[in-house]
Amino acid sequence: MKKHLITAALPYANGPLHFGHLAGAYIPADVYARHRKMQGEKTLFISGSDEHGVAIMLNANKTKIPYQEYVDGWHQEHKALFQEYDVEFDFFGQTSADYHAEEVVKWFSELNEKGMIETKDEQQLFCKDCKNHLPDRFVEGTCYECGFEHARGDECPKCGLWIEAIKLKAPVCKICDSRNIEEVTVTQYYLMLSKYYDEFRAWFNAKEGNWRKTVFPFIDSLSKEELHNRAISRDLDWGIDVPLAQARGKKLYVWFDAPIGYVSNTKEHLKQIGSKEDYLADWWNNDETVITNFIGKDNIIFHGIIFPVMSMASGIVRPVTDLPANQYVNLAGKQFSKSTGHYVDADKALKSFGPDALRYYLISIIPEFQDSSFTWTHMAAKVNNELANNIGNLVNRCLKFWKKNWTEGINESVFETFFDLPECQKLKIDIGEHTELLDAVQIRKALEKVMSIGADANTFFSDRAPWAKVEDDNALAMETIGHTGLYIATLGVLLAPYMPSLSSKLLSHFPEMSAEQKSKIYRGEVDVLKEIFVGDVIMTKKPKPLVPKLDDELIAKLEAEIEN
Ligand code: B3M
Ligand code: ZN
Repeated sequence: MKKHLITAALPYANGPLHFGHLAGAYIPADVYARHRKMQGEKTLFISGSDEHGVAIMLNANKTKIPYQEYVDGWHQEHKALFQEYDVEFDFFGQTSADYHAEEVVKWFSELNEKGMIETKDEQQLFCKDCKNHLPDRFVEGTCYECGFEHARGDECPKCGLWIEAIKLKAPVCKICDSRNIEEVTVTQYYLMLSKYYDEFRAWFNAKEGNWRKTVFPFIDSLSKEELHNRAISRDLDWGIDVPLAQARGKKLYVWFDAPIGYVSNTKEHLKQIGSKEDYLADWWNNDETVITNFIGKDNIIFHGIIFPVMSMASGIVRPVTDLPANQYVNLAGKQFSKSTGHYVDADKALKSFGPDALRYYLISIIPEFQDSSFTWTHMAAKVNNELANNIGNLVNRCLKFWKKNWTEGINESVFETFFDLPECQKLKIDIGEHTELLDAVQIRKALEKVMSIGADANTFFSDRAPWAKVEDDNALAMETIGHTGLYIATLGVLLAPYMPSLSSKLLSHFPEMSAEQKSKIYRGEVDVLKEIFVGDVIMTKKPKPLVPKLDDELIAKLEAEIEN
């Protein structure tokens, strides 16, 4: 039986998360993990905070908070936000933890023994005023490719070039703003990716046709000719020590340690739950395990080339199976930016709209194949016209009518006739198509499929117009209400991966379902409803509106807030 190790990129513990993060990686990963669990497949959903690196050091220095306290703070913030958005990891760890460093040292030693790590002298920028080496974001300057004036020591955010810091024009130290910078010769430790070119290409070529058209060609273009060796050590005072006596004072580059966090967090999770399973033998190295990394496109290089080489060359774990990298979500056509105020506070939005409406809209704009844009006007249209009208309205009308007209309940004999209808056959076919879409990580299309079932339920209900028949043909009206109730219960199960709290609110109107029964219905065995709708099913609870509608006044106010 297949099992699933699903990971989501470790967010930097370095500032608030926004809708770009949520729709770009975390909610898609959560939907997929819930899907696999609903199918009854053994699944672990793993992530955690990425707590090293120069970007974190720069911000921590600005706030004058010690590094550990700084990352612990953001770790807790992110954990809380994920819980509020119903993003339910099995484990959300920390790369500053000892258990992680222990695993990273094991990887470094293994790779070193296998000849994949060599030292090399290189020219590096050094600030003569604050006496700091200036790797990565410790230095900024003009990009020598595109002329962008705020290119960083590791990459140019404008043209995406992997930067060689010493080539930057007019470099400035980002620690003390000095331009009093010189080149010094330093010895760094290199991950010798070039040595693994043949094995990597053999493994990678087999992904053709399976990986997305926005992922495979990109990795192919970067790795076709050669694999570039990468410096994996830095002269910094925060990070994991390079575990060699002669490397005193050097730390491992954050991108060497971070992906190993998927593995160390799996191990720590199994230990904390007292599992007898081994994180390698039973999970990472088990041929039955499908490993899926959810990331944004800026992380493809590390997840599609560097970490797979580290995995295969070390022999510690099998490389990733699927890499459904998403593109970018921006805000009304421009990149989210906290500094310029072009930004929406995800926590504040949650308090106004709740997780269901936001998850519904964010899923509908997941940038699976091209960038997408968040706007409040678009969200109002999607939530009001689809979620509220299609699902919310139907549930309200049907269950209220049920409660008002048949206080003694609707008998099981009424529900039985539903299972022979052509509509029920179509429902089963649609559920099968839904499963295929989600199995293929086509999350937007899969949700659209569920909403099309909602549209069918609406048509079923309106065509039979029970409100017009309840006087002259009460039995017929009752049958329509009962059958529509079965549609709604099925929708409640199908919506669980997308909007878990809306799903449980919906299902709370019906007789209790076991996890097993939900799983069967989720997989298309709709007849299981016969075991659930037994005796006289009474509508005890008065249905309340499922999601708040967004009104024009509120939208105008929210749109205005973005620009101010
Ligand atoms: N911390 C997220 C980013 O690049 C980065 C992902 C690490 S996943 C191992 O924004
Ligand atoms: Zn300086």
